[in-house]
Amino acid sequence: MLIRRPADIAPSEITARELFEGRREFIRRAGLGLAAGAALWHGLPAPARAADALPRTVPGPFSIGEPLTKLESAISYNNFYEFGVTKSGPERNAHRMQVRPWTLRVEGLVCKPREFGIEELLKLAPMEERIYRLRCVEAWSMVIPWAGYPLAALLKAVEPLGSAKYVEFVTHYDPAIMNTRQVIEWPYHEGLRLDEALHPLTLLTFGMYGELLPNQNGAPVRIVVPWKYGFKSAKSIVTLRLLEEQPATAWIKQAPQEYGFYANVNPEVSHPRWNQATERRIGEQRRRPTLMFNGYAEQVAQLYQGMDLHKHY
Ligand SMILES: Nc1nc2c(c(=O)[nH]1)N[C@H]1C(S)=C(S)[C@@H](COP(=O)(O)O)O[C@H]1N2
Ligand SMILES: [Mo]
Repeated sequence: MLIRRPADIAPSEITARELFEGRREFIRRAGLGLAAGAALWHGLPAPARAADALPRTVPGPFSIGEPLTKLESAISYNNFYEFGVTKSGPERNAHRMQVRPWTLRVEGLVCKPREFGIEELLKLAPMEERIYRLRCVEAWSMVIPWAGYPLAALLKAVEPLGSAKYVEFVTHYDPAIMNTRQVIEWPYHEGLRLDEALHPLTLLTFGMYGELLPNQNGAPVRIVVPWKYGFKSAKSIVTLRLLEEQPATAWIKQAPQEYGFYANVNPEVSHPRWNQATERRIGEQRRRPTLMFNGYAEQVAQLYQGMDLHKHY
Protein backbone atom coordinates (compact mmCIF):
# COMPACT_ATOMS: atom_id res chain seq x y z
CA MET A 1 0.00 0.00 0.00
CA LEU A 2 2.76 2.37 -0.96
CA ILE A 3 0.87 5.36 -2.27
CA ARG A 4 2.53 7.51 -4.89
CA ARG A 5 0.46 10.59 -5.18
CA PRO A 6 0.49 12.90 -8.18
CA ALA A 7 0.62 16.49 -6.99
CA ASP A 8 -2.82 17.25 -8.37
CA ILE A 9 -4.75 14.74 -6.29
CA ALA A 10 -5.93 15.90 -2.87
CA PRO A 11 -4.83 13.72 0.08
CA SER A 12 -8.47 13.28 1.03
CA GLU A 13 -9.24 11.55 -2.27
CA ILE A 14 -6.30 9.23 -1.89
CA THR A 15 -7.12 8.16 1.62
CA ALA A 16 -10.76 7.55 0.82
CA ARG A 17 -9.92 5.38 -2.17
CA GLU A 18 -6.59 3.75 -1.45
CA LEU A 19 -6.97 3.18 2.25
CA PHE A 20 -10.30 1.47 1.89
CA GLU A 21 -8.70 -1.83 1.02
CA GLY A 22 -6.58 -1.74 4.14
CA ARG A 23 -9.42 -0.85 6.42
CA ARG A 24 -10.73 -4.29 7.27
CA GLU A 25 -7.19 -5.28 8.18
CA PHE A 26 -6.83 -2.09 10.20
CA ILE A 27 -9.87 -2.80 12.30
CA ARG A 28 -8.80 -6.38 12.90
CA ARG A 29 -5.20 -5.51 13.85
CA ALA A 30 -6.07 -2.45 15.86
CA GLY A 31 -8.72 -4.29 17.83
CA LEU A 32 -11.17 -1.48 17.23
CA GLY A 33 -14.08 -3.86 17.31
CA LEU A 34 -17.69 -3.21 16.41
CA ALA A 35 -17.91 0.48 17.21
CA ALA A 36 -15.45 1.27 14.46
CA GLY A 37 -17.46 -0.72 11.91
CA ALA A 38 -19.57 2.28 10.99
CA ALA A 39 -16.45 4.28 10.34
CA LEU A 40 -15.58 1.86 7.55
CA TRP A 41 -17.55 4.23 5.39
CA HIS A 42 -15.56 7.27 6.35
CA GLY A 43 -15.07 9.48 3.34
CA LEU A 44 -17.69 7.70 1.25
CA PRO A 45 -21.34 8.68 0.74
CA ALA A 46 -22.19 7.04 3.98
CA PRO A 47 -24.89 5.85 6.30
CA ALA A 48 -24.94 7.33 9.82
CA ARG A 49 -21.63 7.08 11.65
CA ALA A 50 -21.36 5.64 15.15
CA ALA A 51 -21.31 8.24 17.90
CA ASP A 52 -17.81 7.24 18.99
CA ALA A 53 -16.32 7.07 15.49
CA LEU A 54 -13.81 9.60 14.24
CA PRO A 55 -15.69 12.70 13.06
CA ARG A 56 -15.49 13.37 9.33
CA THR A 57 -12.18 15.01 8.45
CA VAL A 58 -11.35 17.86 6.09
CA PRO A 59 -7.94 18.01 4.39
CA GLY A 60 -5.68 20.08 6.65
CA PRO A 61 -2.71 22.32 5.81
CA PHE A 62 0.97 21.24 5.85
CA SER A 63 0.32 17.77 4.41
CA ILE A 64 3.25 16.32 2.50
CA GLY A 65 2.92 14.41 -0.77
CA GLU A 66 5.21 11.50 0.13
CA PRO A 67 4.17 7.83 0.01
CA LEU A 68 2.36 6.75 3.16
CA THR A 69 3.93 4.20 5.47
CA LYS A 70 2.04 0.92 5.23
CA LEU A 71 -0.75 0.90 7.77
CA GLU A 72 0.37 -2.54 8.89
CA SER A 73 3.81 -1.15 9.86
CA ALA A 74 2.46 1.98 11.54
CA ILE A 75 0.36 -0.09 13.95
CA SER A 76 2.83 -2.89 14.66
CA TYR A 77 6.19 -1.08 14.97
CA ASN A 78 5.72 1.27 17.91
CA ASN A 79 7.34 2.94 20.86
CA PHE A 80 5.03 2.91 23.87
CA TYR A 81 7.26 1.83 26.71
CA GLU A 82 4.40 1.42 29.15
CA PHE A 83 3.41 -1.61 27.07
CA GLY A 84 6.89 -3.05 26.62
CA VAL A 85 10.30 -2.00 25.34
CA THR A 86 10.18 -3.94 22.07
CA LYS A 87 8.58 -2.53 18.91
CA SER A 88 5.98 -5.30 18.87
CA GLY A 89 5.06 -5.06 22.57
CA PRO A 90 2.58 -2.19 22.22
CA GLU A 91 0.54 -3.99 19.55
CA ARG A 92 0.40 -7.10 21.74
CA ASN A 93 -0.37 -5.38 25.04
CA ALA A 94 -2.08 -2.03 24.52
CA HIS A 95 -5.54 -3.57 24.02
CA ARG A 96 -5.67 -3.85 27.83
CA MET A 97 -6.10 -0.08 28.12
CA GLN A 98 -9.70 1.17 28.43
CA VAL A 99 -10.03 4.30 26.32
CA ARG A 100 -13.72 5.01 27.10
CA PRO A 101 -14.66 6.84 29.21
CA TRP A 102 -11.65 9.19 29.11
CA THR A 103 -11.12 12.69 30.39
CA LEU A 104 -8.38 15.17 29.66
CA ARG A 105 -7.79 17.68 32.44
CA VAL A 106 -6.38 21.09 31.54
CA GLU A 107 -4.98 22.91 34.57
CA GLY A 108 -2.29 25.22 35.86
CA LEU A 109 -1.89 28.79 34.62
CA VAL A 110 -5.19 29.15 32.75
CA CYS A 111 -8.28 31.29 33.35
CA LYS A 112 -10.63 28.35 32.89
CA PRO A 113 -9.16 25.08 34.19
CA ARG A 114 -11.48 22.16 33.44
CA GLU A 115 -11.94 18.60 32.30
CA PHE A 116 -12.97 17.60 28.81
CA GLY A 117 -14.68 14.30 28.15
CA ILE A 118 -13.30 12.58 25.07
CA GLU A 119 -16.57 12.93 23.14
CA GLU A 120 -16.62 16.67 23.73
CA LEU A 121 -12.94 16.92 22.86
CA LEU A 122 -13.53 15.17 19.53
CA LYS A 123 -15.97 17.94 18.58
CA LEU A 124 -14.12 20.98 19.91
CA ALA A 125 -12.74 22.00 16.49
CA PRO A 126 -13.04 20.78 12.88
CA MET A 127 -11.25 17.46 12.47
CA GLU A 128 -8.49 17.64 9.84
CA GLU A 129 -6.41 15.03 8.08
CA ARG A 130 -2.73 15.95 7.91
CA ILE A 131 -0.05 13.79 6.37
CA TYR A 132 3.06 14.33 8.52
CA ARG A 133 6.43 12.68 8.90
CA LEU A 134 7.20 11.25 12.32
CA ARG A 135 10.93 10.76 12.98
CA CYS A 136 12.13 8.75 15.93
CA VAL A 137 15.42 9.55 17.65
CA GLU A 138 16.37 5.93 16.80
CA ALA A 139 16.70 7.06 13.16
CA TRP A 140 13.61 5.53 11.59
CA SER A 141 10.74 7.52 10.21
CA MET A 142 7.19 7.08 8.97
CA VAL A 143 4.67 9.11 6.96
CA ILE A 144 1.24 8.93 8.53
CA PRO A 145 -2.14 10.52 7.76
CA TRP A 146 -3.09 11.81 11.22
CA ALA A 147 -6.52 13.14 12.17
CA GLY A 148 -6.89 15.93 14.68
CA TYR A 149 -6.91 19.69 15.07
CA PRO A 150 -4.36 22.23 16.30
CA LEU A 151 -3.59 21.97 20.01
CA ALA A 152 -3.98 25.77 19.93
CA ALA A 153 -7.77 25.31 19.64
CA LEU A 154 -7.88 23.54 23.01
CA LEU A 155 -5.45 25.98 24.65
CA LYS A 156 -7.49 28.94 23.49
CA ALA A 157 -10.61 27.41 25.05
CA VAL A 158 -9.01 27.47 28.52
CA GLU A 159 -7.38 30.92 28.13
CA PRO A 160 -3.72 30.66 29.21
CA LEU A 161 -2.60 33.36 31.68
CA GLY A 162 0.14 35.78 30.70
CA SER A 163 2.51 34.02 33.08
CA ALA A 164 2.15 30.66 31.27
CA LYS A 165 5.33 29.84 29.34
CA TYR A 166 5.27 26.03 29.00
CA VAL A 167 2.81 23.18 28.54
CA GLU A 168 3.37 19.86 30.28
CA PHE A 169 1.70 16.64 29.08
CA VAL A 170 1.10 13.81 31.50
CA THR A 171 0.00 10.48 30.09
CA HIS A 172 -2.12 7.64 31.43
CA TYR A 173 -0.39 5.22 33.80
CA ASP A 174 -2.00 2.14 35.27
CA PRO A 175 0.45 -0.32 36.89
CA ALA A 176 -2.19 -3.08 36.70
CA ILE A 177 -1.90 -3.21 32.90
CA MET A 178 1.39 -1.43 32.16
CA ASN A 179 5.10 -1.91 32.68
CA THR A 180 5.97 -1.55 36.37
CA ARG A 181 9.71 -1.69 35.78
CA GLN A 182 10.96 1.91 35.81
CA VAL A 183 12.39 1.91 32.27
CA ILE A 184 11.67 5.61 32.37
CA GLU A 185 9.70 7.51 34.96
CA TRP A 186 5.95 6.80 34.91
CA PRO A 187 3.66 8.44 34.16
CA TYR A 188 5.37 9.47 30.95
CA HIS A 189 5.59 13.24 30.81
CA GLU A 190 6.70 15.63 28.12
CA GLY A 191 6.52 19.33 27.46
CA LEU A 192 6.64 22.15 24.95
CA ARG A 193 7.29 25.84 25.16
CA LEU A 194 3.95 27.66 24.87
CA ASP A 195 4.76 29.12 21.44
CA GLU A 196 5.62 25.62 20.17
CA ALA A 197 2.38 24.27 21.61
CA LEU A 198 0.42 27.06 19.92
CA HIS A 199 2.14 26.56 16.56
CA PRO A 200 -0.40 25.48 13.93
CA LEU A 201 1.69 22.37 13.09
CA THR A 202 1.20 20.96 16.61
CA LEU A 203 -1.69 18.56 16.32
CA LEU A 204 -3.98 17.26 19.04
CA THR A 205 -4.49 13.87 17.47
CA PHE A 206 -7.39 11.43 17.67
CA GLY A 207 -7.03 9.28 14.58
CA MET A 208 -4.85 7.94 11.79
CA TYR A 209 -5.59 6.47 8.36
CA GLY A 210 -9.17 7.72 8.63
CA GLU A 211 -9.96 5.85 11.86
CA LEU A 212 -9.73 6.43 15.59
CA LEU A 213 -6.20 5.84 16.93
CA PRO A 214 -5.41 2.25 17.79
CA ASN A 215 -4.36 1.94 21.45
CA GLN A 216 -0.74 1.24 20.55
CA ASN A 217 -0.56 4.60 18.73
CA GLY A 218 -1.81 6.56 21.73
CA ALA A 219 -5.61 6.30 21.89
CA PRO A 220 -7.79 8.11 22.56
CA VAL A 221 -5.77 11.33 22.31
CA ARG A 222 -2.09 12.12 21.74
CA ILE A 223 0.12 14.95 20.60
CA VAL A 224 1.94 14.98 17.25
CA VAL A 225 4.75 17.52 16.95
CA PRO A 226 6.17 16.76 13.51
CA TRP A 227 9.38 18.82 13.64
CA LYS A 228 10.60 17.12 16.82
CA TYR A 229 11.81 13.60 17.57
CA GLY A 230 8.94 11.20 18.20
CA PHE A 231 9.38 11.07 21.96
CA LYS A 232 7.89 14.57 22.21
CA SER A 233 4.62 13.24 20.77
CA ALA A 234 3.11 11.97 24.04
CA LYS A 235 0.47 9.25 23.78
CA SER A 236 -2.74 8.65 25.72
CA ILE A 237 -2.61 11.97 27.55
CA VAL A 238 -4.73 12.66 30.64
CA THR A 239 -3.40 16.01 31.88
CA LEU A 240 -2.23 19.15 30.19
CA ARG A 241 -0.65 21.64 32.59
CA LEU A 242 0.32 25.24 31.85
CA LEU A 243 3.45 26.28 33.74
CA GLU A 244 5.78 29.20 34.16
CA GLU A 245 8.92 27.04 34.42
CA GLN A 246 10.18 24.46 31.95
CA PRO A 247 8.86 21.06 33.06
CA ALA A 248 11.16 18.12 33.72
CA THR A 249 10.45 15.39 31.15
CA ALA A 250 10.71 11.62 31.46
CA TRP A 251 13.56 11.35 28.94
CA ILE A 252 15.58 14.21 30.40
CA LYS A 253 15.38 12.55 33.81
CA GLN A 254 16.42 9.26 32.23
CA ALA A 255 19.46 10.52 30.30
CA PRO A 256 19.98 14.29 30.26
CA GLN A 257 23.16 14.00 28.21
CA GLU A 258 21.20 12.22 25.45
CA TYR A 259 17.79 13.87 25.44
CA GLY A 260 17.18 17.58 25.65
CA PHE A 261 14.01 19.55 26.20
CA TYR A 262 13.81 20.84 22.64
CA ALA A 263 14.45 17.60 20.74
CA ASN A 264 14.18 19.36 17.40
CA VAL A 265 15.10 17.00 14.57
CA ASN A 266 18.63 18.14 13.76
CA PRO A 267 20.93 16.25 11.37
CA GLU A 268 23.81 18.49 12.45
CA VAL A 269 23.79 17.47 16.11
CA SER A 270 24.72 13.87 16.84
CA HIS A 271 23.07 11.83 19.52
CA PRO A 272 25.98 10.83 21.84
CA ARG A 273 25.68 7.21 20.70
CA TRP A 274 24.81 7.64 17.03
CA ASN A 275 24.84 9.98 14.10
CA GLN A 276 21.54 11.68 13.27
CA ALA A 277 22.27 12.76 9.69
CA THR A 278 20.33 9.96 8.01
CA GLU A 279 17.24 7.89 8.65
CA ARG A 280 15.48 4.81 7.31
CA ARG A 281 11.89 5.24 6.23
CA ILE A 282 10.03 2.18 7.47
CA GLY A 283 9.41 -0.04 4.44
CA GLU A 284 12.51 1.16 2.57
CA GLN A 285 16.02 -0.29 2.53
CA ARG A 286 18.03 2.80 1.61
CA ARG A 287 18.85 5.50 4.09
CA ARG A 288 17.75 9.02 3.31
CA PRO A 289 19.20 12.27 4.59
CA THR A 290 17.45 13.65 7.64
CA LEU A 291 16.06 17.11 7.06
CA MET A 292 16.48 20.02 9.45
CA PHE A 293 13.39 20.25 11.66
CA ASN A 294 12.23 17.04 9.93
CA GLY A 295 11.49 19.07 6.78
CA TYR A 296 9.39 21.72 8.55
CA ALA A 297 12.14 24.40 8.79
CA GLU A 298 10.16 26.88 6.74
CA GLN A 299 7.37 26.76 9.31
CA VAL A 300 9.28 26.56 12.59
CA ALA A 301 12.90 27.74 12.24
CA GLN A 302 11.96 31.23 13.41
CA LEU A 303 10.88 29.84 16.79
CA TYR A 304 14.53 29.13 17.56
CA GLN A 305 16.21 32.22 16.19
CA GLY A 306 19.21 33.18 18.30
CA MET A 307 19.29 29.84 20.15
CA ASP A 308 22.35 27.60 20.05
CA LEU A 309 20.81 24.32 18.88
CA HIS A 310 23.99 22.41 19.77
CA LYS A 311 23.34 23.40 23.36
CA HIS A 312 19.55 23.22 23.23
CA TYR A 313 19.35 19.76 21.61
N1 LIG B 1 3.05 7.65 26.68
C1 LIG B 1 4.03 7.46 25.79
N2 LIG B 1 4.07 8.25 24.67
C2 LIG B 1 5.04 8.06 23.75
C3 LIG B 1 6.05 7.09 23.94
C4 LIG B 1 5.99 6.28 25.11
O1 LIG B 1 6.82 5.39 25.37
N3 LIG B 1 4.96 6.50 26.00
N4 LIG B 1 7.06 6.94 22.99
C5 LIG B 1 7.34 8.10 22.11
C6 LIG B 1 8.25 7.77 21.02
S1 LIG B 1 9.88 7.52 21.45
C7 LIG B 1 7.85 7.74 19.70
S2 LIG B 1 8.97 7.54 18.44
C8 LIG B 1 6.41 7.90 19.34
C9 LIG B 1 5.99 6.72 18.47
O2 LIG B 1 4.67 6.89 17.99
P1 LIG B 1 4.01 5.73 17.10
O3 LIG B 1 4.21 4.42 17.83
O4 LIG B 1 2.57 6.10 16.97
O5 LIG B 1 4.72 5.72 15.78
O6 LIG B 1 5.57 7.94 20.50
C10 LIG B 1 6.05 8.73 21.56
N5 LIG B 1 5.05 8.85 22.61
MO1 LIG C 1 11.11 7.69 19.44
